[in-house]
This record gives sequence, structure tokens and C-alpha cells, in this order.
Amino acid sequence: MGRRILAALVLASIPLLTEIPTPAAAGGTACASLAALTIPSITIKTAELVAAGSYTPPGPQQTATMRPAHCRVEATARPTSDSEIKFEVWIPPVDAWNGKLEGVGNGGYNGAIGYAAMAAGLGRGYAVASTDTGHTGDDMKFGQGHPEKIVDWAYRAMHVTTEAAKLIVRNAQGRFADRSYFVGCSSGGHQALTEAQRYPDDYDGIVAGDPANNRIRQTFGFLNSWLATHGADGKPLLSAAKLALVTKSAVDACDAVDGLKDGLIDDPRRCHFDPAKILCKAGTDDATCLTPPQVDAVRKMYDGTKSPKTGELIYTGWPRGSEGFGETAIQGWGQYVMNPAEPMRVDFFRYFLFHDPNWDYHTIDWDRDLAYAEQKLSFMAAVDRDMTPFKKRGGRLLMYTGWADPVVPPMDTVAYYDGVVKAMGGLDKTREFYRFFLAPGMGHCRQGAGPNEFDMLGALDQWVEKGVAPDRIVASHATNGKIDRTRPLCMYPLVARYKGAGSIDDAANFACVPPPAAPPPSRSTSGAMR
Ligand SMILES: [Ca+2]
Repeated sequence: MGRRILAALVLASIPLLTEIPTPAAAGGTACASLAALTIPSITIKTAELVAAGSYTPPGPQQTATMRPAHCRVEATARPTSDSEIKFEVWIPPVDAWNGKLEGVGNGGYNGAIGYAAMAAGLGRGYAVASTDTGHTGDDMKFGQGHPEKIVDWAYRAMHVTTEAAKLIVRNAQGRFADRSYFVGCSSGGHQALTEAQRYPDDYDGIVAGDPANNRIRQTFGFLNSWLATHGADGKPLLSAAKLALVTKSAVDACDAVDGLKDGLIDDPRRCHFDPAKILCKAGTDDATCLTPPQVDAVRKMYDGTKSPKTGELIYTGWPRGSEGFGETAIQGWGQYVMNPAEPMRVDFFRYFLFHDPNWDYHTIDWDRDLAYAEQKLSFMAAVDRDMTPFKKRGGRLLMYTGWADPVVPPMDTVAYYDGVVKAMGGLDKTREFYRFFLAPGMGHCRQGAGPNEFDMLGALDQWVEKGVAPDRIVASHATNGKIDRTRPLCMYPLVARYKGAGSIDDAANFACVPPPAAPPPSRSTSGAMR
């Protein structure tokens, strides 16, 4: 810092170099003075300079990261009398600022500021903003008796945070940010699509990863999946080892379907692996096979949630290859389906929908209760297919998802994109502003056997600033920190195909080509056509 300021002073004395931005020259407000800002329904708690250094975000399993110097603003937004939306804005010094604002998304229902993502964005020169979405923790009881807090979580917190962050950055730097981007995955992907659909003016560019935007039906899907995979005693029918066996068997069966044996199922919609293939011999049960109830449970997971009355699909199933491909929480059906003592997000029904803490999930009426939920809480889902306002304002949207996502089934994300394509007048017209990339073998937002590290924000920035629309985005896979494979993620519905020469671990040897035949039609289950 000291050297930078000194350099600026020296350069400022040279008349030919006319514009050396310093906070004072740019007319910005000193960090501590930002605490005195008055923005309607916003209370600024602190504004303080933070020195560069190692930083470990609060919360479990966080790793230390380097964080540049910045001005940290802590604030609370109260757009309703029941709102208590905490958010932070971190602003780089003017000479380290790239002139842009990045809003970062959240995970699950968790009320927690996304410190790690903020530190990453700050490190790239962005001013960054994040909110706790208006409550603390992952417990859904916050919605009981607090309908406005559900709205805050669902869409309002991110919007009011964005508006306030723009003003705070403007005051700190003496001018508005040139661009604003939003980046989120999972619930952050839901927030990303919500922003594009509901508040098209908030962001110039948006990255939506593995979006949990079809939130209501996903919750019904979790309930159905739990019931399908647990015995009458409430115990899970499949162990982690059995799930790993299913993934291995599915990949063995379908790896070559895409023409390349590389340990990856390129498109699970083309994989028809039946778990009955590994059925145990009658009366036996060991690590190499599935019992009949286990086969039945896996089939139901693939099949998805259907109306018992009409057979109509309520929510798509989870893909072959997503069952169990690693030991961490999101590398299989463990965390969201198998391990919970009760169906995941059952508190949606208890505290958000029925206001009955004793509601028994065995009593669910799939048709009646789904209709009720979509009528009462439709704002919780971001499934609007008409993106005209976002397109008209010049917005750019990049969406990605993992083909082995065990939390948000990729087929639902495909169905949503197909729905937008239909509503927006075709693939070409949609690609003008909204592009979609599927990552074979990637889990929920990250990890998995397939390449799963990539720079969507960089690609978005190139698109927004320079008009360079990405057709392919190179992804890498690393083992123990060492990159062992790169591969292009192709713009949907194109697929990456080996050119026939060179390493299959080098992206340069792959081309993005149309799929060999029309893919199976994706069934849209994203709620009412609103
Ligand atoms: Ca393959």
C-alpha cells in the first residue's frame, strides 16, 4: 500500500499522466465516514479499513485465504417491519478496484454471509457484497409466523443488498461501479435466476450454477426420495458403500455410450443402466450386489416423483452416476436423501406451508399439497421462462450444472433451459444472452470424477465487456491439487467429442459438436407456466 501511494504521488507530479485515481481525487468518502451514510431502511453498523492478510472465514470447514486490504461495511436492511437482513460490502482501495461490483450467492437455507466467496471476488479486484438472506442458520423454523422472512430468504434480501451495495460502493469510490455481476451456485444459482427474472436491472451479468430454482418441487422430490429409500423403520436401505457400487456399475455400463472410455458418463439421459443388473442371488446380500428392496429404491430415485393419481411427473429423478462417487457430503445421495433421519427440508411443510410442527410426512397428498404449495408459496420458485426484460436491458447469463449432481437433478435444469428457449423464440435468440454449460461427471457445484474447476466469472466478464460470447469453457480436474485432466464444457446442447488423436486428458483434443442424435426430450416440471 505504502509503495502504491508513493508511486501515485510521484506520478501525479508528471503532467503527461493526467489521471491517477486516488480516493481523494475520485471524490470518494473515507471508509470510516461511510458509517454516516443514510440509505432508506438501511442501518450501517460499522465501516472500517481492514489490512491485507491471511483470512479464515467464520464457520465450519473454512480454510484460510489471503485477502487484500479493503473497506468493510457491515449493515442491516429492514425493508419490512419483520425484516432483519444482514449484509456486508467489501470495497477495494480505488487503485486496486477493477471498477466492478460482484454480488455473491448463498447455499441452502443457511443464513450466513458468503465470506469465502467475498474474499475470492475481492482478490480479483471486485467490490463484493453478500447477505445472510435475513435469518441466521440453516434451520427452517425461522419461517414459522414470519412470512416476510420467507420472502426475504426467497428473493428480497439479495435484491435490497444489491441496491444498497451499489450506493455504498458509489459513496466509497466517488462513482458507481461500471458493471455489476452476480455469481452463485445451488441456492446461489436459485438467487441468480431470481435476480434475472425478478430484478433484471440489478446485474449486467449473472452466473447461475446448479440452480435450486425449482424449489418447491425439489422439496417434494426430497420427500419422495426419502420415502423411496427408507424402510418402514425409517432406516436407509442403502449404505454409502452400496451407493458407490451403484455409481461404479452405472459408469461401467454407460462410459462407452458417448464413444470414449474415460470414466465419465457424458449424458446420463442416454444411460439406461438398470440396478437389477447387480441384483444379489436370492437370499444373499454382500458388497457386490443389491437386494430387491435396494434395486427398487434406486429405480425410484432415477424415476423421480410422480403423481400417484395421474402418473404425471412432479419432479425429475436423480441421474445415473450421482449415487455415490466420493466421500464428501455432496458426492452422492448421502447428505440430502439417505442420511437425514427425516426427509430433507421436511420443515418446509411444517413451518412454511402447513404451520404444523407435528405434520406427518406420511400423510402427504402429492397432487393436492403440491397445488396448495404452488398457489401459496409460488414466490419461492424462480421458474419464470420469460427472460425478455433481462435480455432487453442487455443482461448476460451463464448457467452451468453437473451431470452427476446429487442435490439438484441436472435434468430439471435442462428442462428449465429448454423452457426458456421455447419462450424466447428459439436457441439462437436465447444464446444471444443466455448460455448453458453441462459438466459431465461433476457433482453439485464442484467435485466429481469429471472436470469441475472453471472460471465462469471470467467468461462472463469477457462477454459483458468485450462481447466475446463463450462457446466452450475449459474445465479442469485435479487430484491432490494437481491437474490431471482438462476438457471443454460445451454450450448446450453441444457435447465435447474426442478428435481421435492426442491425450484424452487435454481439452485441446476435443471439439464441441452437436450430439449424435436428438437427445431424449427433457420433461419440464418447473411448476405452473408463469
Ligand atoms: Ca465416457
